[in-house]
This record gives sequence, C-alpha cells and structure tokens, in this order.
Amino acid sequence: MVRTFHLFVCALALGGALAVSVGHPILTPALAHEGADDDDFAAGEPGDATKPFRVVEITMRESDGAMSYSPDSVDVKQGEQIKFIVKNTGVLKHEFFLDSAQHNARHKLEMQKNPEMEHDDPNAQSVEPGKQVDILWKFSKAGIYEFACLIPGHYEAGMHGTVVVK
Ligand SMILES: [Cu+2]
Repeated sequence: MVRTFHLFVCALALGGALAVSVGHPILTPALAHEGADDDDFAAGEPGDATKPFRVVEITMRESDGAMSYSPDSVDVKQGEQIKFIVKNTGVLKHEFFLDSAQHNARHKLEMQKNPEMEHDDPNAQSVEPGKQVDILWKFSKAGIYEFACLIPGHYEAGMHGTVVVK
C-alpha cells in the first residue's frame, strides 16, 4: 500500500515533467523507472516488527554549508533486522533513502527534475526539521548499500553513508 503511494507520487511527477515538455522524446527513458528494470528494494526487504531487531540511531545535520549523517557507516550481519531511528536536527527537510548506490543515483536524477517529491516508503522517508522517523529493515542480502538524501544539492554537500552487510 505504502509502496503503491510512492509509485503514484512518481507517476504524478513524471506526468508533470511530460506536461511541460510535450514532444521531447528525450524523456522516454525516464518512464522506464517504474517498469521492468525496477527491481524494487536492492538492500533487502522491509522488516518484520514481530521479529528481533537492533536499533541504530542516525542524526541528520547541517553545519558550515556541509550536510551529513552521523554515523555515516553502519555494519550489519546478513539476515539482521535494523530499526533506524533517523532524527533531523537541522533546519531543512532531509530524506533517508536506503537502497543500492545505483538506485539512489537514478532517483537523484528524478529529484533534480521534481525537487518537491515526498517519500513515504518502507526504505525511504522524508524527515521534516526537528522530526524523526523509523525505518525497520531486514538486510537479507550481503553487499554494500547506501543511505542518502536525494534532495538537490544535499548528496553533494555530504549527505550519504554506507551500510556494509556481511
Ligand atoms: Cu538533505
């Protein structure tokens, strides 16, 4: 249901982009985002709150023009469930996208076109200043994943971190 909401928001965003650029075939590849090549959650699967989990707190902050997550690296055992408590201590809205670096890079491009996109997904949440969100996630696959803020300029300012699953 929540995932469906996200797809709906993305569809709206794409619709808006098309509306202002009718006739430009260059937009066609963007439509593939929700199509056959989208393997959804690269980093594992949404967690199950009835099973054990470990809490990891992550703070979002801004200072001297830089933006960051603290900590910016988390080690996880394959199969482990983590409940991220993500706190925004800054004055700007931020996001927490947990996915492969490749998926995040792709979504980052979409957000450059549609900076007002809101996210409320099992692996992605928007966090208003002074607020916090929970993300319960099962890291079912080994690998190196990324959490990132994809609001234009924020990733470049330092808002990204890694989860190493082994
Ligand atoms: Cu941000």
